[in-house]
Amino acid sequence: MSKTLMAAAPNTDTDFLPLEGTDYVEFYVGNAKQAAHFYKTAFGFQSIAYAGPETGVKDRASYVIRQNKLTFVLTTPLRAGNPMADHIYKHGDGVKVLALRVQDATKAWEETTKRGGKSYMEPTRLKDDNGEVVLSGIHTYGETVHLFVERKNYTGAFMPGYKEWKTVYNPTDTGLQYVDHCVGNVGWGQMNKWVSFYEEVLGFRNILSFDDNDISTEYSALMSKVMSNGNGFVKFPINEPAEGRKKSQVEEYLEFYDGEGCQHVALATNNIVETVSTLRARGVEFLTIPTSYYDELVDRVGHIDEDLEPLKELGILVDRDNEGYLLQIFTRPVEDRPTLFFEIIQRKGAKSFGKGNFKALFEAIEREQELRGNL
Ligand code: TYF
Ligand code: FE
Repeated sequence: MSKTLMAAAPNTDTDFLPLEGTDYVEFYVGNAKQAAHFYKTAFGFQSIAYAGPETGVKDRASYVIRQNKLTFVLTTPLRAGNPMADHIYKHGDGVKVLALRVQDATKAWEETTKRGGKSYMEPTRLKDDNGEVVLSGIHTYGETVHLFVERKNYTGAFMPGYKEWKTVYNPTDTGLQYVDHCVGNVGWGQMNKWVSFYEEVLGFRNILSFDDNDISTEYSALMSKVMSNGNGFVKFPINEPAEGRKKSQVEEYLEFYDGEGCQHVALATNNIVETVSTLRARGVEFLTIPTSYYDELVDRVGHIDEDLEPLKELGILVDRDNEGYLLQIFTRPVEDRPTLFFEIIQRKGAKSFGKGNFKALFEAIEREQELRGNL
């Protein structure tokens, strides 16, 4: 059942949850002011909006930053003893909200909750002088949630409750464009439950599966199933740990995140060599792959447009499928806990996820697990 990439079959007549893409990703962090500075400085985001005591929001501060179609919200609680503070105490910094853009947030909530989705937020109308936004939401794996965002003709900076964030500090962007996919790590034996959840509650389809034979290295092992919505704009791979010789990287995540959660967010670029050069120069740390990887590269993937030398220098990985090829690279975890990291990806026709790189990638992850004493 592995290695099969099925064409997505968008059918707007039967798609009960039409999605226009990822609206934003919200992180709960220990210090949102500093996190926003990090993502601006290192990743090249721009300041967009702010909510906090100055805007009448008393329990939190939220910084909205954007780069092309990519929007992050960094939120921190201002006091202890609330779900936000508990979330950070338990999980460390991490993804709380994967927000999806819809035409009708009320219908999205009705359709998903009637199919068994557990409500996180009933349809809620937010209004200010710039128009109206409707939000609703359901729970997914761990303490992660999906919000449905209906923007109507909203013309404000982000949404009601936020003011425009004006600043003289605007580092240049790094060419990041949009969210390609977001991966969830789930517990032992939980994969099929979450596959069914995305199928039944959100109308997604399983477009690709990897079992532990595809991707077990000498030590680590995992299983992965890619869930996609009808038009393919939203893709959520789900990982489950598998039994290997030593501790699975997914197990390490589950231990340090203290539960299920988002493992990586893949960010698309149109020029991965430029993007990764800039990110490296600004201090973003990436996993390193042995240079021998590049000795076999041309035999494995055939002709590619890019020069090999910069790819090798930067540690960028390449894989091919029936439809084209892709280039990808993975950051080291962006927290002290070995939890969330980012993938930078450039697709040149390929719709797959880099199975040909799994061995090199997982060996690189295992080297770091070993250094942490978690293998
Ligand atoms: O999203 C994917 O499937 C790829 C490969 O722990 C991957 O980015 C899969 C599992 C994992 C790290 C990367
Ligand atoms: Fe990925």
